[in-house]
Amino acid sequence: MAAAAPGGAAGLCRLLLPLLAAVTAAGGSRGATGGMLYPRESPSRELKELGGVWSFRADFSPGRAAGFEQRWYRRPLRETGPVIDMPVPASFNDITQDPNLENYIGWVWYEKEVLLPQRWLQDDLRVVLRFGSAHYYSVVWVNGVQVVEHEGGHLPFEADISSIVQGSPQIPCRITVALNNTLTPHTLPPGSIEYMNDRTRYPKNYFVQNIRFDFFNYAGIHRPVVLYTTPSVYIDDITVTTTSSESVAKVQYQVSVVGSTLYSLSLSLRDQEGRVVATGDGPAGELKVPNPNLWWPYLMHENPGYRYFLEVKMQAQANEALLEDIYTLPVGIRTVHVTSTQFLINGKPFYFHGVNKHEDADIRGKGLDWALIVKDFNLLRWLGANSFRTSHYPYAEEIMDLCDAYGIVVIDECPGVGIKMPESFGNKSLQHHLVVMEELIRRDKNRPSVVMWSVANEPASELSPAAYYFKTLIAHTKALDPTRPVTFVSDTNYAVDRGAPYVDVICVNSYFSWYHDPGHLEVIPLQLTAQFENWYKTYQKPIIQSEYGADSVPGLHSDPPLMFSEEYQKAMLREYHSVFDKKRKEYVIGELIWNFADFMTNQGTTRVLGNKKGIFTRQRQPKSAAFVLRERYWKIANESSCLPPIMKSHILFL
Ligand code: GCB
Repeated sequence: MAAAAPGGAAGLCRLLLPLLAAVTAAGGSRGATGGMLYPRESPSRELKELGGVWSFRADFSPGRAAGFEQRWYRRPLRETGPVIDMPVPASFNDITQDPNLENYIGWVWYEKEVLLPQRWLQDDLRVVLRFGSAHYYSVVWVNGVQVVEHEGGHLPFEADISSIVQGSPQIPCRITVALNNTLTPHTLPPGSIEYMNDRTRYPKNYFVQNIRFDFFNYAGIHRPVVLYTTPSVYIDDITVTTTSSESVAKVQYQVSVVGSTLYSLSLSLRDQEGRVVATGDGPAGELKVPNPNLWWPYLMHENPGYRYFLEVKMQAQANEALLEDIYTLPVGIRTVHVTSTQFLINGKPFYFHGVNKHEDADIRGKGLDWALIVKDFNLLRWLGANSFRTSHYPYAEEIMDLCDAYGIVVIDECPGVGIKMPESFGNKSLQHHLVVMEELIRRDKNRPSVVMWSVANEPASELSPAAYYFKTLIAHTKALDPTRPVTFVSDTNYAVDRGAPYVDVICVNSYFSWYHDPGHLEVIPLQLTAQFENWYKTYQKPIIQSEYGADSVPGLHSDPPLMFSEEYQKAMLREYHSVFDKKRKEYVIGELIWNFADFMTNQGTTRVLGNKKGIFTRQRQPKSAAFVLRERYWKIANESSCLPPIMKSHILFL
């Protein structure tokens, strides 16, 4: 990523690195402690959304350090210098006409002033400030007092700000955020700053940020920011796992409460009609559900995505008052098993016919956008897709909620993308990666739609440190969640991949006739068959084709098919599909097209306003390939599901 560096690029990194070190010392690498329940309103919890227009200032000073040196968090941002309006949630890159902001690297500052209801200022109440995600490194102050630091985009973080807002008469309360999008060999994803010191070719202090992943490094406050309340004694976390037989299901639960050791817990599980089907009490136990409605994937059942609702009620005596906290968690009852040839959901073979996506759109970049989210789910269902991988980072909780509700199956991937440099396999990187998996599992562990964790995409898994790295990372992931299989996505040759021995499912990406033998569609059957047979012979594990695809520029036609035309993309799909159809009778358990929609990348000679491998355009219009895929996915669904035909045609017109 080329960046105009207004002097002091070295300072930029000098500034970031001590901060990362400070966090490690302060406990950042100790791991994800405490719960991270999605903020939901309840009789005991109130919520205030802070989306809208925030004040914004990019620190264009030499070294990008002026904000810290002058302590911009100490006073209203507008008093420190010129501010502009910035929407939240959104990436900041594409909001203005300024190319310097589009490609900016370093610290940017956000600020919002908020009025809190008087009743939130009582001292038996907890006020929490929560960010769904902000990219990449965040420092947050409330009324000038630092409340939280967080490393990494794509995952939530929060801070209890009760003592600040309740102790200070300052109204409104001022939230200041400093965000830095610099990537280092030890961040996830990794990156590096390269200084261009040849004065005959580059201006003074010129630097670029190198990345080894193929999407634009959008930055900003990407997901909702909320303030919510709980009583001072509160339900901090809930973990559920489920098992089932024909006639009865078991929901094992664990609840943690913070703020007191003297409390009681009661739980009731309701079905979708609101009937209580099981009750329990205490911090851990098992609920038995007779004749359960299982959570089924889309197109596998006439009522997919069935969720019960677990109402957890906590009562505690504190300072002679009775405190009550209520949190309701959606629960899907389903099981997942992997054999040497199959992926079983509720004991039935599941074939992934789906997509890889990105959080990406015009103007808002990676910012959450409800219209886009709902449109995408309508397109997925139109397509007959039953699954997607969250390539290449965890998606918004709001998206995951809809996966749970619609029965869209998810391979949940962490931001371990572009791990190519040898130094990114060292202990420092590994420790951070372990923490990121802790944060991801803490967030998504209760989601029925999530059936597998992916710890990385296309790492340099042939390097010798990759063996220890993936052994440790996958063992840690399994220890955190023994109920789900774990994978990472490989493009390394089967014979030299050092991470593959540790995964449960082999996920392979290949681009025959595109990056290899470009233009030669005729090599696909041979090469793809060999790919599957080699992997299976080596590991006897089921295989997902986790990426395959070709760029097409919408409206570009050629017959016979030539690269970049819509016809070529279609022809390439068909060649792949004929091999999938043979191998899915054996051990191939899924196919995920690259990509659902066109998306923005860094500029380069192989990218035309971004990556064009979408079957939909970036604006969500179908290319010809979308119709090929739609026909195929509905055909597979019809062959394998037990839905009555009338139900299928009803779904077709959703
Ligand atoms: C890949 C990567 C993906 C790229 C894609 C491509 O292997 O996993 O992030 O966008 O190829 O189009 O090159």
